[in-house]
Amino acid sequence: QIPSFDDLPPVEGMPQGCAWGVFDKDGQKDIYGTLNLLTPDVVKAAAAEVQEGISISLNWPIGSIKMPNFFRKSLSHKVLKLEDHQAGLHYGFDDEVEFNTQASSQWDSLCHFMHVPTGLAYNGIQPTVEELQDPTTRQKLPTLDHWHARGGVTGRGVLIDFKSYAEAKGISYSPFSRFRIGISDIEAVAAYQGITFRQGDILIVRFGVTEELGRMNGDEQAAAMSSHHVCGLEGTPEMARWLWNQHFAAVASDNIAVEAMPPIVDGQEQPLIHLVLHQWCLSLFGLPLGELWDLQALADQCEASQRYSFFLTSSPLNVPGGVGSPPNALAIL
Ligand code: UVW
Repeated sequence: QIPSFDDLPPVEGMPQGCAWGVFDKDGQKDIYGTLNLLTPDVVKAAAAEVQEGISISLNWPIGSIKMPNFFRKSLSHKVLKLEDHQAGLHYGFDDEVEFNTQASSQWDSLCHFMHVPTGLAYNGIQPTVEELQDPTTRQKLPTLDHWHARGGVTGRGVLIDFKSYAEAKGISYSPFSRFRIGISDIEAVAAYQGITFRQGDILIVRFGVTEELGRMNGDEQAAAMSSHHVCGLEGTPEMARWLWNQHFAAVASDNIAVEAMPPIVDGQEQPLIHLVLHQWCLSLFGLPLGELWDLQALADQCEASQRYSFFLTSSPLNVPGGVGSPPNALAIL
């Protein structure tokens, strides 16, 4: 039984609702957070979602952010020719890929973002760059390579297609604005789509941001992002409390930060270090966040199937100490 937000045991020096220690076992600090909710029973129940045998990739191509300095380095992909000079033959190719894991579809690991002002990450740790890169110390950090030891992520995905709902209801919003949706909006879309949430669900919310960015060239992307205003979930403690109380295993979206940007606290715009759901979900709950996922094909299929739940698989790159990664996510209906 997972405690509700208000019943979580108090953690000294941290706000009520801090879930550090909840998933610890045998005196060992947990590194999986809410992925612990993906139990064999939850996964077996999720497998019942495979009804039509249709598989859809949720991965935006790496390098789709074409503007330079979109916070992060974009893709560099070098193709190398394999040649046997003695035989005078070109016999194949290798390639070399370099990119920032936050610059396209990604998972944020529990090391990605710290709680402000304590500077602590999930379970009260304070990892350093050196520890993340050291083969011994990184063993104990909640990085994405460890997801492989538990077989990646498999479970029930549920799509909240806010974009289609807004079109149907005549709600207009710009993806590149401070537009934010609250708990009652998510619940209204869930009711409209016939979705009831279950413990261990992977919540996926579509706003249309990735689709919009995908239609733009680099200059247009830069112009759209110049104000750092992007729609998303309302970043409030109430939203965090609701997300915890649904007992989602993870939350993903097709926007930049799952939550709307910039963060707004007490009516005032804040710098990005104050992203509210990042602090609550990643640092205090241990709830992984997925961003910039490609959700258009999934939304089309869910509409055609009139079903908004599916089996979801994801296995991040097995990079030792990996802080973020393309999700390599598939939805299977
Ligand atoms: C932002 O860039 C705002 O979010 P993230 O670091 O999670 O990608």
